Amino acid sequence: MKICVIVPTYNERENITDLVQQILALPIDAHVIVVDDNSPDGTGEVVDGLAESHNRVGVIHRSGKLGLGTAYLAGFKKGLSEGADRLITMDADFSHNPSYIPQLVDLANYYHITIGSRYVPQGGVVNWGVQRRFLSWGANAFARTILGLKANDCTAGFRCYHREVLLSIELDQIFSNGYSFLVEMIFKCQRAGFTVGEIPIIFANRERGKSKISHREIYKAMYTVMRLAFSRLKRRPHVQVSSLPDAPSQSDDPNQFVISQL
Ligand SMILES: Nc1nc2c(ncn2[C@@H]2O[C@H](COP(=O)(O)OP(=O)(O)OP(=O)(O)O)[C@@H](O)[C@H]2O)c(=O)[nH]1
Ligand SMILES: [Mg+2]
Repeated sequence: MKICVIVPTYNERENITDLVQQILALPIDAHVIVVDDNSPDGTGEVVDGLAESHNRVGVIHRSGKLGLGTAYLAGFKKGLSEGADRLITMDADFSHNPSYIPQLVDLANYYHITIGSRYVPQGGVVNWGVQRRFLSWGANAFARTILGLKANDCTAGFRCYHREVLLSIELDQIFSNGYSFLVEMIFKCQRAGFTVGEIPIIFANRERGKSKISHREIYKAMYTVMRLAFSRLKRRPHVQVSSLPDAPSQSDDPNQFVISQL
């Protein structure tokens, strides 16, 4: 089974080498696709160096900062064309600890999408101020309530998708591009009937490099949620969804957390 980890980067020079090395060192055979938007700090050249010395590392160079959503899409297309069965997305800034990747992949035996979730028992956030905590929690609660989303962490970017999911969802029709892309994706997955499981993660605030989130993104995300809310009036798409084995119950395996089943 081929596993691809897609890492969008914009000015992550200080993080990307360590991150890629940690992913390559995992006990699973994961490939990495970095999608760099011509980062002014030279992240792209650093990744070129990594790609030259490791055959499990690939890179997509884009001309400028084209947004997180289209970066994921570019990564999905490359991963799919290279035959990936599981496609993982994660941030480059170590907010998403790569050590959780094997758990995400394991749980994907039972769910079409698995999420590294902050908002489940034993999940959480460290080193965030009150304002940032409130913003993230509020955005998630808003999206869940208005859209009826069942996943506990709908704005999480740490996910594993089955190939089938990304082939069925009309990726080119996804409208949002920034952070709200994540909400739109999970909304489309739920509407199509794919199942979602979550593992708890501790999300750490970035230690190196700068944040790219802006007030504009927050307004855009609210607009996306309202737009998707109206699209619920339309008929659900008809998607063929494979059936997966039932996940073992949590009492059978204390290390396996299966929180939400859609
Ligand atoms: N290719 C690409 N990557 C992006 C873009 N915007 C953000 N990223 C990357 O997406 C990931 C998430 O962005 P962050 O800036 O960490 O956003 P955040 O996690 O919401 O905020 P902080 O952790 O506070 O910095 C990081 O790996 C970024 O480098 C973009 O326009 N293009
Ligand atoms: Mg971050």
